[in-house]
Amino acid sequence: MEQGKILIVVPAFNEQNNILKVIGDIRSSIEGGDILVVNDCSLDATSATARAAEGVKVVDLPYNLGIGGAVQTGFKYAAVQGYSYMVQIDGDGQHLPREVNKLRETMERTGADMVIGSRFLDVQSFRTTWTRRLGIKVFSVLFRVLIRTKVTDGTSGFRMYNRKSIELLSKHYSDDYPEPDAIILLKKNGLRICEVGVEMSRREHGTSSITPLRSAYYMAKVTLSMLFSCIRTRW
Ligand SMILES: Nc1nc2c(ncn2[C@@H]2O[C@H](COP(=O)(O)OP(=O)(O)OP(=O)(O)O)[C@@H](O)[C@H]2O)c(=O)[nH]1
Ligand SMILES: [Mg+2]
Repeated sequence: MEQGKILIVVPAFNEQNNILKVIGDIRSSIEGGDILVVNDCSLDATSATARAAEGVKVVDLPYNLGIGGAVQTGFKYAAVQGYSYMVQIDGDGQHLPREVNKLRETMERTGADMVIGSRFLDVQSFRTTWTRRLGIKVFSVLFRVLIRTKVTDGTSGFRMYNRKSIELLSKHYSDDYPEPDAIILLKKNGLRICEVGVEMSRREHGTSSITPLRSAYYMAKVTLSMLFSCIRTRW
């Protein structure tokens, strides 16, 4: 892997109770990365809390854009500032910074343009609701059919990107539930994707954006969006 600057992007919406621990864990586990917290117009003290941590860059979005817009802000920042790599670590503390080494090693070993941290590849212990497990299975089948690629955790946001992926996704990234779509987009543009098994934890404070009621809507929307991404030939 070429030497280069790494940007760690932390999307955060109402994460005042989690953000300092996330920043502390990033600092103690990842060497030499810059941290960018994208505060997605939180209603709590997420921004002020993150700003109080020394050396952390904070972007305050003027409107709540949702996870896609928050992460795309990170891609745009990484693209403009010339970062060679970007890692997404959610502000809710679910992604474990100590697992970034696995993403890094996998990128180095395989030369992939994006490495996904998968909860289901070799770590069987991650427990989630059956509706979500079913959704993830459906996505796996779709990935196999649409882009002939094995992806066990297409909804995981715990990912590492190289410069090529950063440049592409800074221009095109879905605003809602963007993770499965981005896989199709990268593949359609000839970029390489790889997964590595990681540990993830459960959310400690705050609430998830994906309630059981929203699951069906989520599935329909993401499936449609994946199909459109697949049939669209030019970006
Ligand atoms: N809920 C929500 N989260 C956002 C938003 N914008 C950015 N985020 C951040 O995006 C990350 C992922 O959101 P989550 O709601 O945890 O989604 P998830 O991790 O897929 O779902 P869980 O596994 O149930 O936590 C978190 O760090 C949020 O703080 C938003 O508008 N709503
Ligand atoms: Mg989460």
